[in-house]
Amino acid sequence: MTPSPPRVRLTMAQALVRFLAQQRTARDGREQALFGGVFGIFGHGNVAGIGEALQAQRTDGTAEAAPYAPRTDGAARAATREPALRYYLARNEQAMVHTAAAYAKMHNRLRTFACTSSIGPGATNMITGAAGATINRVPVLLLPGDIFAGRRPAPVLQQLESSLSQDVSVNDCFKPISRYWDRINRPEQIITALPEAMRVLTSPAQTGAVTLALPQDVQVEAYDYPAALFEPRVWTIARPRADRDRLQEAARLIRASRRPLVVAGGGVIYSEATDALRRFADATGIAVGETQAGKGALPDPHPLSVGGVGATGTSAANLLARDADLVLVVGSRLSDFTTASKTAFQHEHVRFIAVNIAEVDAAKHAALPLVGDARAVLDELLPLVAGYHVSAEYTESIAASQALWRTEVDRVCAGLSRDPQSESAIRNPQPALIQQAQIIGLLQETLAPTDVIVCAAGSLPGDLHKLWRARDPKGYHMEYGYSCMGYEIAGGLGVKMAAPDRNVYVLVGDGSYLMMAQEIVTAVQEGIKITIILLDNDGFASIGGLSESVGSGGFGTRYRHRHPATGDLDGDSLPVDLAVNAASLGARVWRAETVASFREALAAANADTRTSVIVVPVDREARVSGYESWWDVPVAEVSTFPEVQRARAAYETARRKGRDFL
Ligand SMILES: Cc1ncc(C[n+]2csc(CCOP(=O)(O)OP(=O)(O)O)c2C)c(N)n1
Ligand SMILES: [Mg+2]
Repeated sequence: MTPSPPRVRLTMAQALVRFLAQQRTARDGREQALFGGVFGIFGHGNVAGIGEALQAQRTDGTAEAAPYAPRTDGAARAATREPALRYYLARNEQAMVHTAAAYAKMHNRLRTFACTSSIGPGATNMITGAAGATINRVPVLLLPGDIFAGRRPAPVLQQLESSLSQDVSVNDCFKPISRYWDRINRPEQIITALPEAMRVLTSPAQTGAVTLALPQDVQVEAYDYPAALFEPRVWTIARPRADRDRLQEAARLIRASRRPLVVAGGGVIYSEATDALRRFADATGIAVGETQAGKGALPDPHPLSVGGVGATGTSAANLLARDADLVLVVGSRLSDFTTASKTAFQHEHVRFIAVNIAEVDAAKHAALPLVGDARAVLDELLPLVAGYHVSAEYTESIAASQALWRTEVDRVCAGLSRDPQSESAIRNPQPALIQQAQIIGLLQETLAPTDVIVCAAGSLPGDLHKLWRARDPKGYHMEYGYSCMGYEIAGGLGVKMAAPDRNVYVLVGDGSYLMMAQEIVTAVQEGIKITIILLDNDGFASIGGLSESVGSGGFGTRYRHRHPATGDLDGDSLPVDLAVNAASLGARVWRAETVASFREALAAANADTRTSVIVVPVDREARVSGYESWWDVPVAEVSTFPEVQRARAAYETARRKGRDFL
């Protein structure tokens, strides 16, 4: 008779925590723990389950055969070593998911955090973060508490009731935004759910938010788990190669092309394919444009780096894109910002080759799909195009457009001339304030190549995509899949936790800051130093500018008092002091209103060990323009406003350039 396998009696939550602590990832022979820890905010939906399990965990990481020993006193607890999964208390559940996502992105998706919340609002607060992670294709493990599986006390506090079914809770909202979703109604279900959850988290093609909804009664239920569940597991991140015939076809297309261009996306960086991309570019002479997630894929300076491509791209990249007869897309999902809403590529017979780990992305734009790992595919493609090089004339035009663009960046970063006659300047006269582009230029000048800038929403992402010269593949951390206001500070925290040796600079607008500044407190609590550069322009410069461009004159985008005469938000300035606000959260704070004072503040912040905030009032009207690009934002087809009618006419003309790639 075979002896029955050893079992361990644990609560579901204890088993879950013990399992998570044993998960590792490996790529190219390098191994690391999958989870850097657990973020959480406790409520009745997780405090007695996951909360107890996190506190009780032992540090040696091995599966113990006996149930957890009861704790006796504080001294005994203090004597226990560092837990395998450290618990971090966040200030907002949305923010903690952003922090986890930023941590994962910084680790090229090889590591992440788990996030535990209570039921109800704690859980649904994670929805925005979950959508952001899934859209950006970065792994996060979400553990929302859920209503009783046993149902007896229902309806419980915070329960969504339905007359159609009792098998409904607010956690069903996670379904469309999770790559894997499960509800653990019996403790033994984690035996099959957890390996699936890990498979999806560690799959570069499928990864995103993984949600395990944990009913509060099931979390505390005990079960005799097989000890094997808690054995260390290594999830190997493979480098799948593309189909051989398609590689040959791709090489034929490249050899036949006269004006090829590479569009490099986040996949290049996640796959650590930046050296492979440089070898490929050097050998073929093909220039490289970068998406927001791909910025730094071909670090600056490089004679073939033409910077951002698409709606917020550089003139250099966008002119090459316009005339390209072949576009080699590597690791991009080709969002509308990258394709300038399908107007970026105008060559009549343009063809696409797409290298992507995800089939869904490789098939876009009717591309020849090279489904596989970016590094593996580029390495295999390179010998197949041996001897091919773009023409000398084309190389010259790349160099010329790159040089022109560098001059333009220097001009813009030195301060834009503000047209005093412009409609917006007349309506909104301001004293000479420092300009956002000047701050970007100063940071470019001051920061070390390995320092990281972090940003997500507002006018900064577009300006940075154009102006920033990324000198390191991990130096430019932009969340622009979801462009979620509020990601910035929470994300900066995650970046710094993932890369403690780098300096982390968060660039954030006043709008984003006011949406989610509270993670400064978490940074202070953990002694984690980030430097936040808060650009205050009285509201939404980005959407204000967009509103003007659609004929709406910036309506509803200013942080102003309601004007008694107009009834609109165009009254006096508000008595809001963001510097005082940041200081009240425990940060070191400086105000900088001039270039000189910004330099001084930056030097002081760099010398300080604490989380620092530099508040800079900036000129809302000094906007960096677009360069050979467009973004499709539909304008009202009928309107009584003449400005809207004009904008609509311009819109109709512009959208005719949109292409179908079939
Ligand atoms: C959560 C969220 N809500 C709304 C938006 C739409 N939106 C994009 S940018 C922006 C304004 C951002 O303001 P601020 O952070 O001050 O940056 P600025 O535009 O002034 O540069 C808004 C409302 C968004 N991206 N995210
Ligand atoms: Mg603003």
